[in-house]
Amino acid sequence: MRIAIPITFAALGLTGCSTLDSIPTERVGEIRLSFANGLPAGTGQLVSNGQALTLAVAVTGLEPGEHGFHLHTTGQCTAPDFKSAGGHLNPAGREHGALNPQGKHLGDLPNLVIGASRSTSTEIDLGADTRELRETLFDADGTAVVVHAEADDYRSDPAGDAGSRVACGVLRQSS
Ligand SMILES: [Cu+2]
Ligand SMILES: [Zn+2]
Repeated sequence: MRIAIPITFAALGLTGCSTLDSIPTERVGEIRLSFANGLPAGTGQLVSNGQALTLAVAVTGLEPGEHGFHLHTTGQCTAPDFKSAGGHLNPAGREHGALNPQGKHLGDLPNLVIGASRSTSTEIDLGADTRELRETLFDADGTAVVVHAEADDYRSDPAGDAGSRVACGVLRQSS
């Protein structure tokens, strides 16, 4: 079995991969989040292990509590309100929220839970690493990652009643 592992990795044809928890990982995209005043709010990476796309983010400087967290349709973060990012990424034409029977949007992610340190890091599975998903994320107008002032209730259409947009970052394709 010691021989089978390198053969499997070679068969996947991965190039430029790095080792993360000993799983071959391809870096697909990156994000730099900013607050409305331009100060940094964190960073993110979109990675693939060959099976699924995962968004790994580390945010800082947020108020303690839960904050709605989404992928928005347009990769444009114009301060101060970040409305330029558009609505939630929703290629399937569904309603908002995992608790909504007509939900959910592709861009609906779990709330970020912030404690006294005002920071957190988390990894979110975005689904199977398909060409369709990559084309949706890196379409002509791009994709933004947005943090909200309030918790997403996972139900209220169209945006989970999560309040204003406090931080935003454009998803950039890794070269
Ligand atoms: Cu949002
Ligand atoms: Zn949504």
